[in-house]
Amino acid sequence: MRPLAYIGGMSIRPILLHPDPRLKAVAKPVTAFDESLRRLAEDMLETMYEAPGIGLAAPQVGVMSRLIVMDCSRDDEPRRPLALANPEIAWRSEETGPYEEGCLSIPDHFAEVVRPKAVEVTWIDLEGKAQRERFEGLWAVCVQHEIDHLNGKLFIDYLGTIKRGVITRKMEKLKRDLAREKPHPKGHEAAQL
Ligand code: K1U
Ligand code: ZN
Repeated sequence: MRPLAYIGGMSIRPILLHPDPRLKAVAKPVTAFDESLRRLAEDMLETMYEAPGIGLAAPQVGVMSRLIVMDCSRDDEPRRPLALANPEIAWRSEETGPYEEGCLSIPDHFAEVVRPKAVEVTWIDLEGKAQRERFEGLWAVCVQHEIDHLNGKLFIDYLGTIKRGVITRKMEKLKRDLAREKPHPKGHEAAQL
């Protein structure tokens, strides 16, 4: 893959916080594999690493395109930044497993979600070339979580109504506090609104 680089520098983009209608909408397919897509992918990777996180979907930065980025490499491994346009799950294992998931759009909330343990995903890379890969472990959890974002689905949608409601009300309060620029114990910035 061509290095993710361009002249002009990368930017950290504000991450939308739940609840937000853009996080509930279905994103549109990527059709142009151009410099602006590469710039978006670079910005998303920088935003993800800075958060820090292991994945990010374009709707989380307010761009309603089917683009996700991920890097689930361990601290003792080299970085493996991936950018996937129009990702689709071509195969999922019958075996499922739980993982305590988080979300950069729902900070400080975590819940167990059960998903297929392995998936095969097809996508188009930033040069417009078709790719297919099997993901397992945390990579499989993350790619499924990110593809859900492209379909307007959040990890809290796998929870019961009561748990989801509790988290949503706490997030509404966080957003109200941020809007009033009231310092929040967790230090989230008003820029995320
Ligand atoms: O999509 C997102 O909101 C990013 C999210 C991805 C994800 C996390 C856990 C399970 C499934 C998908 C995150 O990156 S949350 C932050 C996080 O999990 C993390 C942060 C630093 C180091 C390791 C993990
Ligand atoms: Zn998320």
